[in-house]
Amino acid sequence: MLRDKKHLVQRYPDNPILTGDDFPGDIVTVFNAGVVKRDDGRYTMICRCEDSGLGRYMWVADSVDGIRFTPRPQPLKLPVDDPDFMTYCHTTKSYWDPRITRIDGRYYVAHAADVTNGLTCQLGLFEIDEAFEKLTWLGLISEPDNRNGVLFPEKIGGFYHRLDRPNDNAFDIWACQSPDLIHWGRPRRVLARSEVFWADQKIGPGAVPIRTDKGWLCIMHGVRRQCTDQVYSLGVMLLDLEDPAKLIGICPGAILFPQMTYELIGQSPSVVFTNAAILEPDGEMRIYYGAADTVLCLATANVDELIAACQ
Ligand code: BMA
Repeated sequence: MLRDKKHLVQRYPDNPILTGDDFPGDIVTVFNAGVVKRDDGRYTMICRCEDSGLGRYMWVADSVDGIRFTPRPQPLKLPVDDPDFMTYCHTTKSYWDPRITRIDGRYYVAHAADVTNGLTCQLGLFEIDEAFEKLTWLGLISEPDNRNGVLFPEKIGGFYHRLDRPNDNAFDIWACQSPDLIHWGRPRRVLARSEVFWADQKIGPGAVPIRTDKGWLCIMHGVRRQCTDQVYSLGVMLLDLEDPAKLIGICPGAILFPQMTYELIGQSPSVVFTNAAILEPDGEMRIYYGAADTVLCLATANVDELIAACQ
């Protein structure tokens, strides 16, 4: 793709790469997908889809080139025969923003869940099989009122690590760690909203972090108020490889903010939001993002340029 010198991030010219029309049945929106690249080079995506009755689904789509994705005939089946899942979770309207992380050869799907206590959103965790057909419920893994849980792709210092965004503070980015992916502790703030000049309302994790020799490269989101609207943009930060609660660099400006018609107009206007970035062998970072909470898009950047922007 041609690189525009003015911007670090280039939109795929044929965006959006998926819309509700690409799915069977009554699906009207598709956005905020988790994506992984498999060992054989294929890409697998779990999309967040909604139908006209506001039913919410996690739906797998496959691709050989990471650009043209084919949705499967049916959404993922939820583990409704698991009593713990049925106690705490709804079977519809519950699941959003799936983020897929491969750790030690297993695939985990962290997501935000509207839970049956009727009050708040919590982080939930599934494991999914190699075929991306069967979800296994591992449990709720956060306190109430927490979103944007993103697992790191490897253990660090003997622990699993994640970033998240508790809502009961100032909407900052936090890190915590776990011996088993279920019990989480040692919460530490990574970055305060007040330190991000392009986001005066909220900040939160975005894509699953990518290991580079300069640190963990993390695409994040930030929200600013513009008149009566909340504008969601993307930024990038670098975290310490040995201690991912330690910020070592951040790009001072947003790297992608809503500008195109498909980002400005939709069911949530002026939103770009990511759950996934893939680093290709040639240094291209592919950033998959939802636009206006309506369609799914792709943008690319060069990994070294992103790192340099953080320093
Ligand atoms: C966030 C999440 C995302 C959504 C964004 C913009 O809080 O819920 O799913 O894309 O808001 O509406």
